[in-house]
Amino acid sequence: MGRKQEGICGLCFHSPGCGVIVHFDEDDKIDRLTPDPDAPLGSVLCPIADSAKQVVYSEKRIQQPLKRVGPKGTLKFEPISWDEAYDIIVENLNSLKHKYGPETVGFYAGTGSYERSFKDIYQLKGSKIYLASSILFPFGSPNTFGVGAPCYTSLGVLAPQLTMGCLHTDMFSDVDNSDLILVWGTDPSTSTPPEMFGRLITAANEGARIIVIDPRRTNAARLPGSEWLPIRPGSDGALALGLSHILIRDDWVDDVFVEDWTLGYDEFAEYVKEFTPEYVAQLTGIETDRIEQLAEEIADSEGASYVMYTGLEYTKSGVQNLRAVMVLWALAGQFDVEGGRCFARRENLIPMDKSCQIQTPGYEKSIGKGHFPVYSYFCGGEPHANLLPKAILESEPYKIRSLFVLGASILTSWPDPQLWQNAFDELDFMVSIDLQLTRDAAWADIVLPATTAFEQESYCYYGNALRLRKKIIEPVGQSRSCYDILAELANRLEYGHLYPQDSKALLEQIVQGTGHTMEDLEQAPKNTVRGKTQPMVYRKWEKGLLRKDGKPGFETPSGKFEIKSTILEQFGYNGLPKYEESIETPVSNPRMLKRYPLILGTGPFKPDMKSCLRAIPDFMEKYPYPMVQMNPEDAAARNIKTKDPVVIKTARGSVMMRAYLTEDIMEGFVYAPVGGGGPQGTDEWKKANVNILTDLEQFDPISGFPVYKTLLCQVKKKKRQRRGIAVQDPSLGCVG
Ligand SMILES: Nc1nc2c(c(=O)[nH]1)N[C@H]1C(S)=C(S)[C@@H](COP(=O)(O)OP(=O)(O)OC[C@H]3O[C@@H](n4cnc5c(=O)[nH]c(N)nc54)[C@H](O)[C@@H]3O)O[C@H]1N2
Ligand SMILES: Nc1nc2c(c(=O)[nH]1)N[C@H]1C(S)=C(S)[C@@H](COP(=O)(O)OP(=O)(O)OC[C@H]3O[C@@H](n4cnc5c(=O)[nH]c(N)nc54)[C@H](O)[C@@H]3O)O[C@H]1N2
Ligand code: SF4
Ligand SMILES: [Mo]
Repeated sequence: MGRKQEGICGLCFHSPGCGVIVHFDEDDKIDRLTPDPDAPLGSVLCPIADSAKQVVYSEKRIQQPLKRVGPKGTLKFEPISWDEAYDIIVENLNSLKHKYGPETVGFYAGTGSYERSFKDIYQLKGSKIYLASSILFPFGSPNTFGVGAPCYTSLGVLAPQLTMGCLHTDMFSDVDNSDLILVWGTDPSTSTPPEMFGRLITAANEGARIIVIDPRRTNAARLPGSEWLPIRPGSDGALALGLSHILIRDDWVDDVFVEDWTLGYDEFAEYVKEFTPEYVAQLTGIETDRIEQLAEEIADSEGASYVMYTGLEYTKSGVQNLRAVMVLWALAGQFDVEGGRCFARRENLIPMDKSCQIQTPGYEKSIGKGHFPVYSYFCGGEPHANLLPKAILESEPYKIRSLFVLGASILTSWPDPQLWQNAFDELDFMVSIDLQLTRDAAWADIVLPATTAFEQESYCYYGNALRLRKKIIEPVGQSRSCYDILAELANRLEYGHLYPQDSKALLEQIVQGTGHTMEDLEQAPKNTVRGKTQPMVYRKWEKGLLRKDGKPGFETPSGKFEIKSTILEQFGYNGLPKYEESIETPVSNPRMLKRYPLILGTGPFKPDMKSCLRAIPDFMEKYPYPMVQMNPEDAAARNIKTKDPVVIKTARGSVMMRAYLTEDIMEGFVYAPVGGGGPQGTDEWKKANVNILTDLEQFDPISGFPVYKTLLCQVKKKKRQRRGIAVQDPSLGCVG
């Protein structure tokens, strides 16, 4: 038996920071993790924690810097030293700066970059949250991008900021006290961190009613007293507006709130007149009576809350649909009441010193100028990554010639991998910073090995608590933490003084803001210091608890709850939470139904984190091939059985997966996993890049998010195996 040590799990991104007991083996290597219920978060761990040993000591971990020696796309590298790697990087960057200007160098940060210290220090000054890295700002480039462009920003920043002037994380769903909980477009039973699902189980066992609005019956819909309400994908905004229609029609509305605290109510009431229960039933596929009852249930519950996420983000009016749900909750009087959707008390959040964040050298100079202005407005001037391939390939508005990719797998996560690949072909210089070789890395000139969070000293933030992250093991091979890799890059580019240069300096800086010292952190139980515990106060807008100036109201331009958003109008969008059919649906494009009669949704393959675990042997043994979920009725019509190879086809291309038949998905809808198409794992996974089926042309014009979940497709049983590459018939050359 080896030793044990308390620590923080360092496996998944978004760094939720579950507390763990790390068990070591005889060689003092991490052997396994068990929960640490006394930690700020960690009474239950997610299944990924079981793979800790294999992830950390994976044969596929990059152990030292690499230089590409084969052609682009071939993954042929030779090892080099860190010094050599930095020399090559700095030489290339300075030469590009000299010849073409610093703005021709870009940086893209993915979900692998979400370790907390990294997020706080490299966050763009003025951005509401960390989405992209400031590292090239002092170099002179405003062209920094990140995975906030296809994930979370709609729910986490745009919808709540535009409507209420706050972030998703400034609020919480009081599910512990709710009588009614809507699980709307999210699957907390499989999403990390696992804590929310535990709370839903408790709520259900204590009598709360759980309604799952989702085209798939997820585990929340199996809890006692729960109900599954299948909905036509992408039509959630129409449902929310239809529910508001009923509340207004039947005088269920919180009049005092509407009168004193909202902007745009009358116009909204006029707008939702068309969303009659009959019309909404047609759009959503939910019966009229059920819609009527649901409106009453929401308004009449003693505490109704919701959990929502990506199910609502990936359609044309994603941001507006999320806003429509928020407006519904406000009208129903379920905001900031016991058991409702509540605002956190700002006084209880533990502050940190983030004064070293750096501002963009000029959004106007970026390739994003004028495209997704609301996104950039709230995100520190970050240009949207949707525009990156065009900038590289068509010099629109000018050419990006070099790209860093950190903790991301662009070729598997973004629509149209062929277009991105063409763009990578065009680059003069590319760097990948990751734990393993990704498909993107095959185009990189230099690859730098990153550590997992187990191998670095840092901290985790839990709103009301800050916990020191102790280093659990020494870095594997020559890997370095992403934080250190960028701090050293800044140093080599002669602006290292702008970023704390090591974990000690970094921690001292962050702790300064908390009112505690490093000594307090070192000595506190579980190395955790906590913020204040002011008691809960409800309807905070009445008491001046939401605005920075202490006045009553909301932190929006009008000071009101903006049903009609002034910022959206200022940037030329419709200010009301307007529902729009997505670009490719049975309603907006019925002519496509003949060839593509099924609705396609794509989403994370939840046993994994997107593309991260394909190199893990146990994982591949358990999940050797990608499976598309489909209803038995749809399958029977196509003579398809579970495990049959099938082709999923959209107007853009086709991908082969295996079928998985389940009654837990509504008829007419199929659901395919993202994350395949990288260089790791089985051949079937390597070929199955679901984003061949999506495209960059379909997006939400406010967030710029790709439409990942509301597309049309056909699924057919596969007849012949493909050879992989189409070879032109050599005999053709002999003709004539
Ligand atoms: N294990 C694991 N955990 C993860 C991740 C992971 O890859 N693996 N990824 C992390 C990341 S990056 C993210 S963004 C989050 C995502 O967290 P979630 O949003 O909870 O992720 P999903 O499981 O995709 O849940 C989306 C749900 O929306 C449903 N849905 C699809 N289309 C529609 C629609 O049009 N309307 C409605 N109402 N529902 C719809 C899907 O059926 C699915 O059940 O999870 C995080 N946690
Ligand atoms: N079709 C379709 N596409 C989607 C989605 C969808 O629902 N449908 N979902 C979207 C969503 S929600 C998201 S968040 C994006 C995800 O987009 P990405 O973040 O680009 O994709 P991942 O596959 O999660 O890649 C993360 C990379 O980070 C690396 N990594 C993990 N930990 C670390 C670390 O500590 N340091 C470093 N340097 N690297 C690390 C992993 O090895 C992996 O290569 O994909 C989006 N793409
Ligand atoms: S959610 Fe899972 S992988 Fe993420 S920190 Fe917690 S236990 Fe680790
Ligand atoms: Mo995500």
